[in-house]
This record gives sequence, C-alpha cells and structure tokens, in this order.
Amino acid sequence: MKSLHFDDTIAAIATPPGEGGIALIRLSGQEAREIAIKVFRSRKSENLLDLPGYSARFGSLCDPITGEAFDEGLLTLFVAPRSYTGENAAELSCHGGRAATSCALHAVLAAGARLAEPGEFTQRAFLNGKLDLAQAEAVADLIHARTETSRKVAQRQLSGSLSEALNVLREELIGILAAIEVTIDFSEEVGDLDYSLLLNRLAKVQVSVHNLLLTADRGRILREGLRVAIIGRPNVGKSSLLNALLQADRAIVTEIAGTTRDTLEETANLGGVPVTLVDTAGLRETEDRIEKMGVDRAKATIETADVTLFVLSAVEGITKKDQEILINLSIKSKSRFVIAVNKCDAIPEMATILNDASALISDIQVVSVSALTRSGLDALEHALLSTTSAQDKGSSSDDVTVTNVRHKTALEEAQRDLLHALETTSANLPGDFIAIDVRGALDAIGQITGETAPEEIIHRIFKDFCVGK
Ligand SMILES: Nc1nc2c(ncn2[C@@H]2O[C@H](COP(=O)(O)OP(=O)(O)O)[C@@H](O)[C@H]2O)c(=O)[nH]1
Ligand SMILES: [Mg+2]
Repeated sequence: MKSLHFDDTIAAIATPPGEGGIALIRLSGQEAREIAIKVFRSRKSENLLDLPGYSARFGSLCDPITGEAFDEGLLTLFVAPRSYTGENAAELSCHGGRAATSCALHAVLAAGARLAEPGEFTQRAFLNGKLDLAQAEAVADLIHARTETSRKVAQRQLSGSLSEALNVLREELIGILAAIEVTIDFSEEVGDLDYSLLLNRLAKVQVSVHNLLLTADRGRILREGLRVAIIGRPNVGKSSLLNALLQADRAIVTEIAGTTRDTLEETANLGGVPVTLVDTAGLRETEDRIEKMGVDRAKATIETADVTLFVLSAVEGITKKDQEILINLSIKSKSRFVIAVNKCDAIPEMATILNDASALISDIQVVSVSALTRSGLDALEHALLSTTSAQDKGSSSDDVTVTNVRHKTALEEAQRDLLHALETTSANLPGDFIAIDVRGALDAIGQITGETAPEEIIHRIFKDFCVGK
C-alpha cells in the first residue's frame, strides 16, 4: 500500500461533473484553511486566519498567483477533530459549470493542495477513527443506492447497526477467550475449564453469526441489484416485456424478427429491489453477421445473470427450437430460470401451454403474461424475485442486513472457526486448542469493522470510491 501523507492537504471536486447551480471543492488536512484563504477574498475586511470554525463567508474566488477573481462563492471552515475526516477542513462553493469548477480546483492545487485520490477523504475519516470500515463502506453504498430499500439498508449500516451487532459478538468472544486463558494460566486457583458453560457461550455466538449470514443473499442483491437476462426466440416479445417492466419505451419493438441485435440493459425498481433487465437478440441461426454477434452476446449475458427469464409466445406455442434452447441453456448455466408465456391476450385458453411449459424443465416457475395489456406482470415480478432471496420476508426495518460480499466471507470464516471451537469443546480438549479457533473467529469479525483488516484490503476498498468522497 502506498503510504498516506498525512502532512499534506488534499483537495477534490465533491459534486458530480456537469452543469449545476453550485459545485463544491473540498479540502482536508493541516493547511486546509491556509490554502483555502489563498484563493478566497472575503467581502468584509477581516483576517480569515482568525475566522472561527464552522462559519461561512461570501466572497470572490481568485487565482492565488495573479490574484484575478474568476468566480464568487462561499468559504466554510471546519476545525479538527470536528469534521468529516477528523482533520482541519474547508469547503469552497463556486458556480456549477465545468469551467468554473476546474478553475477552482486548479486554484487550490496551485495554492498548495494535492489532488485527492478516490475515497481519500473517507479513508482519512476511517484512519482518524471517525468511522469504522463497515461504516465507510456504507458511505459508498449510500451514494450508489438505486432504490429506497437499498438506501435504507446502507443508511442503517452507516449509522453503525452492523458494527454494533459485531462489537457485541467481539466482546463476547473476548470474554470467552479470557475465561479460557485464566484456566490455562491459573488452573490451581480457578479450577478447570467449565466445558458445558463454554459450549453454551460459543453456541450463542455461532447462532448470531449464522443469523447474520442468513441476511447476506438478500443484502447482496439490495446492494448490487439482481441481474435478469431476457432470452428467447425472435418475436416472442422480449423487448416488449422489458418495456412493460420498465414502464418506458426503451427497446425498439417491431413485428420484424431480428429487431434487437445488441444487448440493452436498464434498471427497474421491482418491489424495492434494483433489478437490471438485459434485453437480448432473439436466439436463432442467422447469416447476418451483426445479428450473429448479438446472439453470442445473448448467450454470454446468461453467464452473468442471477435469473434468466425465458420468454415463449402463446401464439406460436412451444416449438422444438424453444425446447432445444431452454434445455441447452439450463444445463450450462448456473442462473435460475423463470418462463414467461407472453401474448396471453391473443389466446383464449392458456392452461395447456402453461402445463406444457412447466414440463420443459423440472421445478420451474411459469407465468402467463401479456406485455400488451400488462396482465400478469405482478406475478412475473414476484416470480423473478422469488427465485432468489431478494424478496422481503417481512424482516423488521431495524434488522441488521449483511450486504457486502467481503463481510459475508469474513462471517463465513468466523462461522467455520466457531464450529471447530464447538467441536474441540465438546471433545473436552485442552483450552489452548479451543482458544486458537476463538481467536480466529475474533480476527475474522474484526476484519469487517477494520480492527484486523490488512492494509491492502483497506486500500482496495477506498480505491473504488468516487474522487471527492
Ligand atoms: N398480442 C400481443 N403482441 C405482442 C405482445 N408482446 C409483443 N407483441 C408483438 O410481438 C412482436 C415482437 O415483439 P418484440 O418485443 O419486438 O419481440 P422480441 O423480438 O422478442 O424482442 C411485436 O409486433 C409486438 O407488438 C403481447 O403481449 N401481445
Ligand atoms: Mg427484441
């Protein structure tokens, strides 16, 4: 890991690029105030070095070398340790255009700041103890949340609910470790290890870890979204279904087979779950070079999808080609399948075709829909979500949810160690044996909040942040 230069003051544009009412340049570090006031002239005549923290001034932004004013805006000052990063900090607002913002950034860099790396503000906040690692990760999740449910889960993690739950487990494991160690060091005074009490305490921690892990699949989907590949022969209504689920005319729909040649993806909010729908080119043998590439892409899409929505047309019925495609794909792919029999508006009697579709592969959900009349869409959404644990099974809003794969992996490691500790305890093995696994579990849990996370992991986490956060 690159060493952090805590002596230097970092700066970045904190607002997204493009045009807007205002933009914000943020500075953090020892010299944040000194640098900011080199590019700012207050309307009042006052020494800005004496300006108390948490006050704002209106004034001109100017080039630190020529003194020429290029915009106007606000200066706000924060004083360590009461700032986001825990360091001295300053914010300069300017007008939100590309040119004005870039002028302001160049000015603070010319005045002595260094351009911040992605996530460096939050990384400093973490290293200064303002947030733990799980909370820092929640900052990025909150920024990227695409539905209200994902936002809530990220916000709860930011407020420390996961960290608190983990700290309770850590405290208990430390207590257990102390109880074991005292019998190793002072067996004469305190007597032998109470194996049944130990078993009891370990089992309780293991149940808590297990319960946290149960939330992980839904948590991951809320954070990353569910990927659904829409697959089928040409003209069965794949693009029409995409549009219907999105409630927008996103994909071109025509009666001409081979209309969709490239894959097209859009995210819809289905019951609070961000679902990325990927429309694909209809699967058929074709001589058209571009359409062929589309067909290859369609097949590749299934590989990265959580769920494959296989679309049939009630008008054409189940053809031999449909059977071939579905069986071929379901053998090869890990993704789960749902069948939508589309165009149900055009057929008076659906029972036979629905039955036949159910028989195509074992244990498959079949839904009768019409992209045209929107009939059956609720049932289809339900079916897509129920293939995974994405659906909310009435969990209370205060429940802690594990959303991050890194956290899940660490909890699985803790679980393995705890199960092993339970075994060695049941076998009445000496305390030092059991202690090894308890320490392992403690270490694994500490990786989530950052107490025991290796530096390269910490660095990797912050690299994925946006610049300015
Ligand atoms: N009657 C009826 N026609 C539909 C329905 N969905 C799609 N279509 C028609 O089927 C044709 C092919 O639709 P499209 O979405 O382009 O199919 P794709 O090739 O699978 O993407 C178009 O003419 C649509 O208007 C439906 O639910 N009912
Ligand atoms: Mg299409």
